[in-house]
Amino acid sequence: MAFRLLPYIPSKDELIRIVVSKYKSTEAPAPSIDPGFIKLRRLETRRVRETSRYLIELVRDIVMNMPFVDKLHPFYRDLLDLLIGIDRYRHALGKLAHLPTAIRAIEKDTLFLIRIAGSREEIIKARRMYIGRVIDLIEDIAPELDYLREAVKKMKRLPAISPDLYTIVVAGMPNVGKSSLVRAVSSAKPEIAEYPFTTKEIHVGHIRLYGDAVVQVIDTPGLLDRPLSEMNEIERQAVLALRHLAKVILFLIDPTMHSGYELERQIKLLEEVVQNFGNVPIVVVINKVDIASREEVEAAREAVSRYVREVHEISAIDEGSARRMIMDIVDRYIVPMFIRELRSGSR
Ligand SMILES: Nc1nc2c(ncn2[C@@H]2O[C@H](COP(=O)(O)OP(=O)(O)O)[C@@H](O)[C@H]2O)c(=O)[nH]1
Ligand SMILES: [Mg+2]
Repeated sequence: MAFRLLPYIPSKDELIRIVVSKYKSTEAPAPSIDPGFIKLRRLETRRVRETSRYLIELVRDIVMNMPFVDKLHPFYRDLLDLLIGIDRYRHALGKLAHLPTAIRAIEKDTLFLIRIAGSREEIIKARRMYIGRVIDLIEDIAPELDYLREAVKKMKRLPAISPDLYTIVVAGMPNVGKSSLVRAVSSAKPEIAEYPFTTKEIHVGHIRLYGDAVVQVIDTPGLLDRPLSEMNEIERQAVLALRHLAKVILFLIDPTMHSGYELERQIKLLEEVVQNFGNVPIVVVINKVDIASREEVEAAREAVSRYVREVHEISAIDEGSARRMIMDIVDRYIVPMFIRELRSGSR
């Protein structure tokens, strides 16, 4: 995941320390028998050049290695925008990107002053001016450095979800069997990932198909398990970012009372998911048929029929039924997309 390898961003004070120590530790080009004044001029010239080059490289390294927003997958772009504000991010990087030009200008002025200096004092004065102006420059970008440090911290915590894999998102009220389903259909133990604006961790399972094809199944506790109308706007947006990811949404319903949620409340959530993710196909999966009565299953079927056409019945604790259902979804939703992309050459 691109967000794991992010540049280290020093604080303002750190950067000042780095610059000053670089300056001090730069030594004269070669031992010489030059008289003191000429020697000093050579030394200071070198220090100014080296320090400027070092600082420019350091700043460039940060600017070049921070994520390029335009290249991000819309899923990550949405989340990043909510977390750090993309306009502000662009602005901060833009300001940093300008630094090398400013440093070059200071370097040029200083080298000129050193060249025309007629005494040691004048050289020392030029050095002081150089250090002073560079520090001013760093002070000036202090807010951007602080902001970018914070941004890096947040980026590192973005969920490690591969946005380019075909993704099935599992929704439904708590205790309806989402985690059980993801476990049952995953080839390996689902991975745990943080998701911004929720205290719960999401679980990411992978279904290995023929060849190298992998389908990702995401369980979203804290996100798609409660009404979007009860969320604040930022949480809502964070949930909606999932629409860039989901190729299919499986909406799980527990027709028994075991989950603790009445059918009516589950249907209310379904309605909101349908309203908010209108462009993503939504399939209802009635779970726990091993303990549900026929009447409970029929009542659930009847209630969801207003919102979706496709309904499956499974028991997530019976791996066979969960797998059959998921392979049916893969065959009918994912494989056609896969073939379309193969044909169009986008994959
Ligand atoms: N009998 C039965 N219990 C199930 C089934 N699916 C899940 N459960 C149980 O329901 C409870 C909640 O399941 P879980 O997967 O944690 O639900 P989640 O909160 O939606 O992730 C657990 O005790 C599961 O063992 C099922 O198909 N049949
Ligand atoms: Mg769960």
